[in-house]
Amino acid sequence: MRNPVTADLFESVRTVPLLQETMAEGAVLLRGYARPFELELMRVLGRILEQAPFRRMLTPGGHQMSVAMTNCGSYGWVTDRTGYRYDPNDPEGGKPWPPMPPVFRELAERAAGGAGFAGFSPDACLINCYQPGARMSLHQDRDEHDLSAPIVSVSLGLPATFLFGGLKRSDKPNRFRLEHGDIAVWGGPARLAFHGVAPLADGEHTLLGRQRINLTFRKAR
Ligand code: MD3
Ligand code: FE
Repeated sequence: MRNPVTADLFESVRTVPLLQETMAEGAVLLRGYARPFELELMRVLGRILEQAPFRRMLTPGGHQMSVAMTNCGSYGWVTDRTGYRYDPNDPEGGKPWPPMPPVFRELAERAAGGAGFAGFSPDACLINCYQPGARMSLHQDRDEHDLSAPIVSVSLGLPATFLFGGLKRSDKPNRFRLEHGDIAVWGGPARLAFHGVAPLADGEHTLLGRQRINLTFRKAR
């Protein structure tokens, strides 16, 4: 499925050398890598949100998350009173999640390849929306079947302080600022690291306003 807008964009950035920062073994930061795609990403995100709007889910403990979420792809990550799971259907309405747009997939696969994870083929994309004050407490992502696949994250909108800890919850996390357009790839020994997001500081982003949106690409099954 050729999209002339993104095909030209991918072609024009193909020869740009990847500038990589290593946060930890297995954790690679590609600063600004999504910026050439920002308008196209927002356009297809708008289509996804028409079919599967952001909603604040309940944790198994009965607390409402401060981050609003939705998904696209073959599976979506959901939480409710019964627990966490990847579900092929949106529990609000029971229909499949919107398909993963080709520009999402291509960006995630290219970023993963650039970080040393060639062959990454995500089947799930969790989309997180942070308003000022929203946060994500330290956790591990371990609901995916194949933990040898990395997770790729794309940050859009307001900057956030990302907390990156170790393999034990008690390991003191390092802090990284994730900005609009940054892509991070988490695999290998970083895959099961505890991580979180500090409460979002208020601000105004020129494109997204008072919010941060984060796409995380996963291999759920
Ligand atoms: C490191 N999201 O959705 S993205 C999540 O900014 C999540 O919305 C955060 O943690 C956010 O689960 C962080 C960066 C990220 C995602 C998954 C990881 C870092 C990770 C999995 C393992 C290690
Ligand atoms: Fe996570």
